[in-house]
Amino acid sequence: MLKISAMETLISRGIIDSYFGKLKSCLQLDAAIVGGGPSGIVAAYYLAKGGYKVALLDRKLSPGGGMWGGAMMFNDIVVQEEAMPIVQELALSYRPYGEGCYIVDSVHATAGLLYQATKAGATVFNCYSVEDVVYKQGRVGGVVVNWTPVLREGLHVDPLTLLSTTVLDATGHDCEIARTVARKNGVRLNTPTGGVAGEMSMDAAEGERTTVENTKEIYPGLFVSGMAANGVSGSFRMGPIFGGMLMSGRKVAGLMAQAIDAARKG
Ligand code: 48H
Repeated sequence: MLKISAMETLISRGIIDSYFGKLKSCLQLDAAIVGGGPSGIVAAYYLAKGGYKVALLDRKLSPGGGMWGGAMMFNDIVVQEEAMPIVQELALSYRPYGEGCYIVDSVHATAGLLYQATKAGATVFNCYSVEDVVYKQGRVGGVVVNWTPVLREGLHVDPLTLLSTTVLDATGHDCEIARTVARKNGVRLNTPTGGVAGEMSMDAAEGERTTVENTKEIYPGLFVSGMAANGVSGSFRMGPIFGGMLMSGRKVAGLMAQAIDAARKG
């Protein structure tokens, strides 16, 4: 049995050694995913499963974005037939409801996605805010990170940097990374306006369709998924149906994998 004092040191040293090992191993990534909502987590899952080095960064203590709360805090979500292969692959429980629709408990779904992504090998950094990107030779090449509490307190503390071959803006309604890239570097994005158009009002079916359609690379090295994909393109919101978010995450993982493979080949 360890002495009490030795055990306290062991606990602290274990966490510090492990955490800094994890952080150092993520200084050069294949994929930096900004935002741990459903589209970002699903992207992290597929990329990690494909053997890529992936980190997912979320400013909140609990990643999961808008999925935990279901609709108006009624903690269930709807998923349509088309996205059910993803729900099944990620081993989530569900029950049929109406034509081509399924209900999934939103807490179970969020926890399940996070479990599968981390189990597949994605590293999650919570309480990290991405405040900028690395921008070199006309490419987005990494993320600039700081502690969320540092930014909340308005403390003048410089950030750290994680380089990455690809960066995903999965920040949801605010499209934060796309906005930052366009504003700070004066560049045109591959979007209808060349910038962030901003999302439109509710049309569930159309919003679901365009979420997947708008999922793409909008600037060399920078990809968008989920609500951010609709936001940059000026498309509809869809309310608490989540199939589009899951399919967007899967699609963007494929696009990012292609870009990473191409970069490796030089
Ligand atoms: C670190 C950041 C930063 C930053 C934001 O909004 P999300 O859940 O993202 P999506 O697009 O995967 O899912 C959208 C869905 O939840 C939703 O809102 C729907 C379907 N709405 C429909 C409707 O009609 O309203 O998650 C985004 C995540 C959050 O966890 C943020 O904390 C995080 O991104 N985040 N993390 N650095 N700069 N900005």
